[in-house]
Amino acid sequence: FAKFNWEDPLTLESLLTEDEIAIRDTAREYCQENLMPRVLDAYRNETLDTSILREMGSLGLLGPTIKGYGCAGVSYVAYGLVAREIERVDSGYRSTASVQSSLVMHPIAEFGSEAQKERWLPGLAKGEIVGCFGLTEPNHGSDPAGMETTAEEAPGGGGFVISGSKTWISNAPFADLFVVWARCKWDGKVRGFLLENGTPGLSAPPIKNKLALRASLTGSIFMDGVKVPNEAMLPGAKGLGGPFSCLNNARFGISWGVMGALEDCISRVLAYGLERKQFGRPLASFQLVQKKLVDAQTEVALGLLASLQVGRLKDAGAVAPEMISMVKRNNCGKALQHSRIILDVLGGNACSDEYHVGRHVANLQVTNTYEGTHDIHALILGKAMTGIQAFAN
Ligand code: TGC
Ligand code: FAD
Repeated sequence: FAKFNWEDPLTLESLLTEDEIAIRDTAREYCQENLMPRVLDAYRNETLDTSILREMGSLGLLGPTIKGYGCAGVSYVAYGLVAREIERVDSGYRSTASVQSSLVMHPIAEFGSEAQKERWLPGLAKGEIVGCFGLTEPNHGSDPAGMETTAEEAPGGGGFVISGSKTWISNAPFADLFVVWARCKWDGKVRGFLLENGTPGLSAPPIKNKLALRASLTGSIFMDGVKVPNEAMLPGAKGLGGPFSCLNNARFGISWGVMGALEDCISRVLAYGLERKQFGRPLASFQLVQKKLVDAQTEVALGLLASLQVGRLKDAGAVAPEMISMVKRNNCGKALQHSRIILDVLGGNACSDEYHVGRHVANLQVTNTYEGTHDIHALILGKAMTGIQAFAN
């Protein structure tokens, strides 16, 4: 028989290429040596050291699947492995990075003109330019089709005027570039626009005092008649398929990332359980504790293999969005559920941020919500199974 390795129970490692392992190892070393020492202070004070994006950029971790324009051009599986390493430290750091890669660089690479790609992608890849993605609005979260933000042709021509507001937008308070989705008054279609910080009428105040994801900066976007030139519109995106295609990439990365967060919880709780004694024995010797740990680790092993398969299909151009819904939903749900269950093993120390697990649990409530809630993904899959759309009439 082969030797069983509880940290990689189903030998995920054997299914990765040498390049993927090398990128994963680079990301792991960077995250453990450079992000881990910063996270407690960042989380306590709701601050983000903005040099983090430049550091990630210098390692090729931003927009890594894009070919050319200073990007690494690696596989989607490699992108997932990077997300897992970042989120092993904190979901907020992964958010900061995945918004930049999947929600800002991807739409420019996929739907942008050559001039837009050349202008924005190299700086975004280096982390010298920071982007955000505005889809959610105060009155429209799960149903972006109802969005109230509008774009209209500027009076006299020569550009567009964007008006409306977005809320809960990651990276907005320090973004240089805003990818904003708006309904166009001339044909009723949703399109994407690139807005630059400093444009009159555009503001992005922070949303403070969050209970989770405190190491990531989140804000609103207010657009009061923001005038942009014709070149600000993404020419290749017409309809909601544009923003939803960005969500496919980000959701895929989240499915890997949350497994990293749960893995960090498991290793911390296991170490604690082996050390801490009650009734004269280590906590880890009790059957109830062992069951909690095994249940959690089993979900990590299954979740990672499912995301790997979706990644391989994505790399082969054979993925369906419903597959991504399945792994986003399942892995986020399992990470939230099992991190919460094993938190109990810390007893009173669960309450201390120095044990880190409670921080992950709080973050994982958000990952279970953004990029389509757990229930919205159930309805996407329910529609695929039954043929009946249950979101609305
Ligand atoms: P529906 O009628 O189903 O579709 C409208 C058009 O879009 C196309 N489409 C997709 N295209 C690509 N990928 C997908 N996954 C797609 N899903 C749909 C569809 O084919 C159609 O195209 P066309 O050409 O026929 O017009 O749209 P609906 O309005 O009924 O949508 C329903 C629903 C619930 C599935 C959808 O609205 C949804 O996914 N809601 C969840 C919203 C959401 O995920 N928001 C995320 C905001 S961004 C964010 O949270 C960032 S957090 C990041 C971080 O910090 O890490
Ligand atoms: P709602 O849509 O009001 O949903 C509330 C509840 O009702 C949920 O449980 C939902 O599942 C349920 N529900 C809704 N409709 C149905 C239905 N038809 N059937 C059954 N149940 C239903 N958005 C961006 O655009 N860009 C970002 O960068 C971004 N970053 C974020 C960062 C953070 C920290 C957070 C918290 C959110 C972020 N979001 C971002 C927004 C996020 O995508 C939305 O919060 C999410 O899509 C849910 O929308 P909502 O909050 O309006 O909830």
